[in-house]
Amino acid sequence: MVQAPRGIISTATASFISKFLIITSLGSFLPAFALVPRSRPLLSSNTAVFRRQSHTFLSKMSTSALSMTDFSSYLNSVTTEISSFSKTKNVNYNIILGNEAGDADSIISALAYSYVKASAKDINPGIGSSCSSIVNLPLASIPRNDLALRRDVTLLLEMVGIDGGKLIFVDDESFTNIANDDGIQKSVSLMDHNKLRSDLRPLHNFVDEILDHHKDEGSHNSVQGENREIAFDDQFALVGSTCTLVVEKITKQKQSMDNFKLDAGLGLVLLGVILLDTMNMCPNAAKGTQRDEEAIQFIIHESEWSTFIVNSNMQSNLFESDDDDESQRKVPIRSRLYEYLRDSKFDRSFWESMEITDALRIDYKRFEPSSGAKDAFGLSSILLDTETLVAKPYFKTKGLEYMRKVNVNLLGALNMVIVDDKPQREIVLLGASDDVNKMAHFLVNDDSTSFLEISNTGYIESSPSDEFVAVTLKQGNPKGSRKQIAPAMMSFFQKKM
Ligand SMILES: [Mn+2]
Repeated sequence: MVQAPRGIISTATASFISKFLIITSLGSFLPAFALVPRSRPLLSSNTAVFRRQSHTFLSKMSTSALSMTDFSSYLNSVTTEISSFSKTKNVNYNIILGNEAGDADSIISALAYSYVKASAKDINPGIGSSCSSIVNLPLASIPRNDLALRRDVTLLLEMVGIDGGKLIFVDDESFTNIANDDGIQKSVSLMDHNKLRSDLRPLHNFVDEILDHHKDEGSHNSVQGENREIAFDDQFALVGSTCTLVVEKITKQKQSMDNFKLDAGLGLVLLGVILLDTMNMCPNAAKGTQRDEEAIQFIIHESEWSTFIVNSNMQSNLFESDDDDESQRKVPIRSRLYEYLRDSKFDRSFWESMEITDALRIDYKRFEPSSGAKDAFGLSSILLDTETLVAKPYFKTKGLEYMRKVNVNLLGALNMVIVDDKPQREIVLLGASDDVNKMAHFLVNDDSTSFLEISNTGYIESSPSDEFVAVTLKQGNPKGSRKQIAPAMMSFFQKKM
């Protein structure tokens, strides 16, 4: 019987995960079947020759700062490399991080963009940055112990041979030491969000780049021009995934290169996230745009798929041969890759076995309509129906306990399940009855939120006289995710002020 590392997740969840993963003593995850890049020689004394001969951009190169061959090797060695720099070396750290919810888009876009920037700097020092001593620090924007809860992320990392345990997480000393030391030069790139999370406030003034697809919260206003790319119009995101924006950065760089090929590991993780975020461009979900489809096509056609050794099990399931030489070219079948990742992410027994606190924290985001905690509220995206969620043991007690821990007065559980290829959404609001009732009334009745088609379905385990209540709301328009609910709730507090 394989044991999960202690303290990561509830026992029920751990035992469920252990059915699918072999968790090694080092805390890394080995899948039942894996797709591992063919090993490439690490760059050594013949680097110059090697690089002259190479025609594969973002695939075989090194930087003056980080020696690397491919995407996977780069990330597998990043912790070691970062810790080998001392602050006396006059290094400028470019911290690249996703949002605090830490979904696949946030984590993978940050890892991928860090590699893209490092590669670009190597191939053409003028592109990546103006400073030769910049070291990119790709950060997984979640606590180290929470990675096991992100099943889609762990699967993607495993597929390309990245050891999740070797990444750098927000609670790692290698990061916090740099973040908290005023003597260290740094800059911050925000991926998949445009306002730095409040618990990283010491880094606030170092933000100099934003790549995102959420409503602009108007923070970090010194970041402008091409460094402030926020793909969101009045109400909806212009791309379904931040990973699409990363692909667009790559396509721009490609224009100046001959014989371009994309590192297959990088291509596969970007493709996986874009497919997840757009539900494989399913029209019912209405999440993907033309830009996402172009990014998908680019990855499928421009990646160096032949560099993968694909396990036979995986081959028959997720990959197909693109030409006569079956051993040479393997291309992912997008519908199968999507379904594989989606099923792992939405796995009902996984979500059912999770205790309520894990369900609330797994994809949680905090919002502050005004500065400080007065109006702060939290929104948890949950892949369960409301009935199953509230039936979890101690739903209300543990929910209120969680609210106290994260210091918010109002908590929204945004529940989604997919039925017949169509998302179905419900909201549970939890908090003091006055706060909850006012917000519910606003969401149901205000003109500004009418596009969400929200209706009240009643109380759960609460009588109207209870001090704390939970209210369930049905959301008719499946196109409204947290990207739409959060700005709506923000506007409630801003109208009040
Ligand atoms: Mn995103």
